[in-house]
Amino acid sequence: MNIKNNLILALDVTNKDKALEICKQVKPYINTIKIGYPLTLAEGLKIIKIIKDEFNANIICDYKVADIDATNSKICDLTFDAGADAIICHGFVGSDSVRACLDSANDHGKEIFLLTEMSHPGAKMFLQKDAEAIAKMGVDMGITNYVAPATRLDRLSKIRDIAGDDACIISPGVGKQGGDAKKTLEFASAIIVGRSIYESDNPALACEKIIKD
Ligand code: O7E
Repeated sequence: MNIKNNLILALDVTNKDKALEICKQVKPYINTIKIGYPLTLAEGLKIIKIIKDEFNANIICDYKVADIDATNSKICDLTFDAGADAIICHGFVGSDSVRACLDSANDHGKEIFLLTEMSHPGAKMFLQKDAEAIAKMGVDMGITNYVAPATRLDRLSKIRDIAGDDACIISPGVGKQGGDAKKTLEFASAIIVGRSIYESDNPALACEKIIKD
């Protein structure tokens, strides 16, 4: 995926008009938009195509898919059929569940991102101890896209070592969660930023600052 300025917008607003207005403002800086549950639950799956078509953007659907294989297949098929270019899947559910996501992506000519360790403090309770094993599982399965935290650079660096130099690692946690854009990009391929952009009085300027800093 070609990610302009190595910057992905997490579009976690809850109505279409607000979403379209922010996309319009950041269009000069951003070509890849992450749509998650807040916007999808508010507006329905149709929002994927609306934003994709209006802004000619790559759409990564952050549905953190984490179910049995049969259910994961249905979730991924519906998401790709709705126009998503990629979907984010949890790795902790194991290889059969992840395989179902990968098969759906391959059938549609689309991509998955495998979530290893999360960025929030609670990730240290359970997920962190298995994050490297999750990344290794991804490598064994031939997965080339990962998600790893901007809030713990030592952990991000470990995931990079496992995933390899050619992997695409996207990293949330810059800005409001305390991560630093430049330091994160020493290890990550792109950063995911939400509130620091969409809550800003001037989202375009917020993007410019993140890119230049
Ligand atoms: O903190 P913000 O506002 O910049 O938003 C960060 C976004 O990244 C938000 O959509 C959140 O749900 C997501 N995210 C994390 O913050 N931490 C994670 O560990 C994982 C994600 C995420 O996007 O998962 C898939 C990439």
